[in-house]
Amino acid sequence: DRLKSGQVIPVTPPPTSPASQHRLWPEIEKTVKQQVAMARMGIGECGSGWQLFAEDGEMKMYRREEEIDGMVVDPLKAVHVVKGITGHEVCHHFFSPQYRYDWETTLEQMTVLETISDDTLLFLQTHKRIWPASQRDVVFWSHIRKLPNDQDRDGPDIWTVVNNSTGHPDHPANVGKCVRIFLTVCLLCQTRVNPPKDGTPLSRENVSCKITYCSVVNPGGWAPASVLRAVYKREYPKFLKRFTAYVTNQTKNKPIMF
Ligand code: 18C
Repeated sequence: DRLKSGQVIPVTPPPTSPASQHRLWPEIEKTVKQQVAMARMGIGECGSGWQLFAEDGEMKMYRREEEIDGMVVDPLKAVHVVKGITGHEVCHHFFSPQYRYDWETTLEQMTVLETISDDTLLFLQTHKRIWPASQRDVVFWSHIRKLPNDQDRDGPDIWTVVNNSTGHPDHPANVGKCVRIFLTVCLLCQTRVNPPKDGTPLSRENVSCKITYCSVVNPGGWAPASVLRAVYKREYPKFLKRFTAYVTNQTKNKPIMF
């Protein structure tokens, strides 16, 4: 850095993200790139095997039946279009811990173990128990990111949140009453704008958000396959409907956050 009439002029460019010095950063970079690329693929392009298991208006949910050592690890891919909200607003509410208890119905307790940076947090969560299985917990990093809109350079940015399981020395897996689950989740949101023809200012009527939600959850230990698939079938549609309704409600009388 050079000093010029008392002013500090930085000569080294800032890092791409403030989290870039963290031990988890290489994994975060790699996982975010992979997950975004997968989320961007259409259902037809992802190879065969995606089956529609839930549909409600614009919301469609697909799964691929997969098992590892007899444990259900079905990948899930959901697409939804919601009027009146933006991708930034959806990702902001999904990422930020202050809203989580409002919309996450399976949650028992959430702790932020580490603030890696404004855009990257480390969470410990315990979830409600489903009888007769053991209660589950999960430790994961969560990263929110704005992506360049390559298809429409003048259009709104694309936003994503990626959650991925990791370890933590103070919270080893499977020592207490909980079985540790492992997850990879990607929420990808594209805002569409349809400006009014008469030149009136843009309102929430003119925006909508295309949401893609991809998730793979490994239950970590024994759980009956039929119960697990029944839980998925009930809980994922409930989550996406409740969460998007929550964002709509939270933002309805606020300025649009692009
Ligand atoms: O992505 C979502 N939420 C994020 C923020 O919390 C984050 C965390 C996801 C945790 C998902 C796993 C939760 C396990 C919950 C156990 C089931 C409780 C059901 C209680 C019913 C009263 O990414 C949104 C996540 C939406 C969650 C949908 C449910 C997924 C079910 C997964 C089952 C996992 C194993 C359960 C073992 C017991 C089975 C008999």
